[in-house]
Amino acid sequence: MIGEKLLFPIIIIMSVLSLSNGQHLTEESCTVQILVPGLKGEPGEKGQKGAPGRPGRVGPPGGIGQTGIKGQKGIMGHYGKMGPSGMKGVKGAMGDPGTKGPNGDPGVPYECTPMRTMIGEMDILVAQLSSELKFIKNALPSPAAVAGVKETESKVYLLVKEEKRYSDAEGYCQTRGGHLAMPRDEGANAVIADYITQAGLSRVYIGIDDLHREGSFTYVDLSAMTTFSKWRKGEPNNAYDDEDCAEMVASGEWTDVACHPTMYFVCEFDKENA
Ligand SMILES: [Ca+2]
Ligand SMILES: [Ca+2]
Repeated sequence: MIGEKLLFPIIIIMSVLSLSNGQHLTEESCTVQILVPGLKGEPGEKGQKGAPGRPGRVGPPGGIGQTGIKGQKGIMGHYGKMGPSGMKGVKGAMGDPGTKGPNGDPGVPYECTPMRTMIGEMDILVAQLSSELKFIKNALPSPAAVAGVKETESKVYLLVKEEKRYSDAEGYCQTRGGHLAMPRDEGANAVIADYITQAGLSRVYIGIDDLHREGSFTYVDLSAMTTFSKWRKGEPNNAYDDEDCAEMVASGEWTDVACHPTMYFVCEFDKENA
């Protein structure tokens, strides 16, 4: 280190001497110049172009580019779901009247007279049916009533197979528009007798009694017994002082009997009232 410090001032001195003494000092200086950088030389000629260098590193991603050209229209998509119903629209104005249609076929002429005749006949038929229905309702009110009735020219008889006392039996017949049977002639009496016989019965109540005055028999409707009677021999005898009603036996004869026993009975209905 000390040697370099001493040497550096010597080099400076010798450089000054060489500038003042010329060539003589130059040779001595050359040996010294080995240690000292020379002056900058003239620029050399331009060298030939070198080989291309290695590729550089990949740069960072670029920024967003500018908007591209608009693409073509795509294909149609699927239909969407149906939307809610819209509000009811305002009623439109009435349209123009249409053209007149063709005439219809001629109608059938209305004939009054035959129609009236037919209606009149139907009225009569309805009246007849109503009358018959009324009778059936009155005469056949109960399943106990026997099927089928007996009749004369003016009366219809109904044998009722329900055991009742005399007063209840009359009530039954009255409720249906009639009375207990009141035979007023041999013909009617025979019809009732046949009715009883055919039914296999031996006796039934009929509408004859002396409830209002002992010994004075009348029909149950209080009409008098004037021209006809069918008392069995020895009857009425008011047995036990307790016989105020009447029954008909299968032979058609009558006997006075008590009113409280229950038995079958025959009702009669007027045909004109049926
Ligand atoms: Ca009596
Ligand atoms: Ca008697």
